[in-house]
Amino acid sequence: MAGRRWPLDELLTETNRAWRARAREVAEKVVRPKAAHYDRVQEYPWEIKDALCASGLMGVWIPAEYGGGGGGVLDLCLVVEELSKACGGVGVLYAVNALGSFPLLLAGTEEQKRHYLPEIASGRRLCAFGLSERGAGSDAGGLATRCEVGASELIINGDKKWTTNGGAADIYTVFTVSDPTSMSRRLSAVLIEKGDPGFAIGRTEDKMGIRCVPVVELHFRDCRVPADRILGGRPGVGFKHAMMTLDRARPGVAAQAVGCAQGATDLAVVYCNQRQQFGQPISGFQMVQGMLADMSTQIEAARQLVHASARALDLGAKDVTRMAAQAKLFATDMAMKVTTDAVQLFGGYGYMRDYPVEKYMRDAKITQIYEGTNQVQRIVVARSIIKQAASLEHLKAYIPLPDHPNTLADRARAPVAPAQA
Ligand code: COS
Repeated sequence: MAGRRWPLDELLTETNRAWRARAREVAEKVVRPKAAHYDRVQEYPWEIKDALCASGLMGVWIPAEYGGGGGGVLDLCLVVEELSKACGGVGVLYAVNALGSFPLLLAGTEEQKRHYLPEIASGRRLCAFGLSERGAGSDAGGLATRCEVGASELIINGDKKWTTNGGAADIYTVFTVSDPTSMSRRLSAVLIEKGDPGFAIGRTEDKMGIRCVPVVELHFRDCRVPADRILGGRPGVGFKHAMMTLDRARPGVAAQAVGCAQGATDLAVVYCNQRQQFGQPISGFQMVQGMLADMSTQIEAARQLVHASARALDLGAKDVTRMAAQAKLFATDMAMKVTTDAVQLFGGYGYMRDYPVEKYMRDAKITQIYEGTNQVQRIVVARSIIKQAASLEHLKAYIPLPDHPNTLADRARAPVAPAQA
């Protein structure tokens, strides 16, 4: 809500707050009034995209030297949250351009960056990310789409599934198998443009949520593109590029989830103050208050995890994989719970399509699935903490082995060994 000031806003810079204010204005003036319409008709909202371009919000995350806003992942997340508060579909419609362009930013050659990024930054050309296939979702290494790498051209054959923004997008970062004989250097990312010969958009999915943004199949049939379209100019590093991209993009999905949860909660609070039962607003009942308090607390916890992971990425911190996965995991599970509770607070009305709250629940659901299911996030987190347990070896001394006679109590009674000089 405009003008709301929160103590933790002090942790944001003036620039962060300026991007957020701009996004909030577009969200309230342009997105919210049209959210239900585009959800119903399931069409790409070009007028909203135009408003985002006019406000200078496209390409916030792209460095100024390539025509972007010069912001970071935190700025991206702030914008995504604001847009998602009004419409979760618009949140991803915006964020998916970051997902599609992060491979270029992370691994593109200087020529590739100069060629593509300015137009993405201005919003003249939209982006998409083509990793998943019918048979390869969580198992991102198990792709089947082939890329024959020749001296002058690449020939791509295969199909992609669930490409968000497909059809609307002009530039596609597509992950392919360039060396099926290799385990570690199997994949390469290729930059595909709308209109490339042999490239076609297939079926458009009919979705539960995020209905304003298309999710499509991509088809490649002897799709021939110049050899310099291989990302970074060398084959065999596609898997790493995909993983590094997802590390950078997952806080954005988490921000979308926070936005959906906050948007639903804002509506629920207003409704609870307005809805009278037993002669008083239902916000006066302790059970309702308890739900609202829990919803708000969970949102704030998730938001801070999003901000912390985004800041870590912006600072170039190492080993951000776990934190990005934790932000995505926590925020998206939180959003599913909080948006469901918001529907509950609206009671029978909440279940109806002519009320705005059930859409948040539908939009939130996909955040638990895409950019790595939350089961995959748990794998990533668990692998990381198990690996890091090597630094906790000293704790072994406090864990009695099953066949060890000493209990912790025995140990506590034992004299403390003098410290080593
Ligand atoms: N950054 C850089 N490199 C990474 C990395 C990361 N975050 N994660 C893994 N790698 C590297 C590993 O270091 C390893 O390199 P070496 O072969 O040089 O040792 C290689 O990539 C393979 O890693 P790993 O063994 O962990 O791969 P797995 O096949 O076990 O896959 C998961 C790991 C499941 C985590 C991965 O496939 C994944 O994230 N899947 C989800 C994909 C997804 O999000 N899909 C949705 C697409 S968007 S709609």
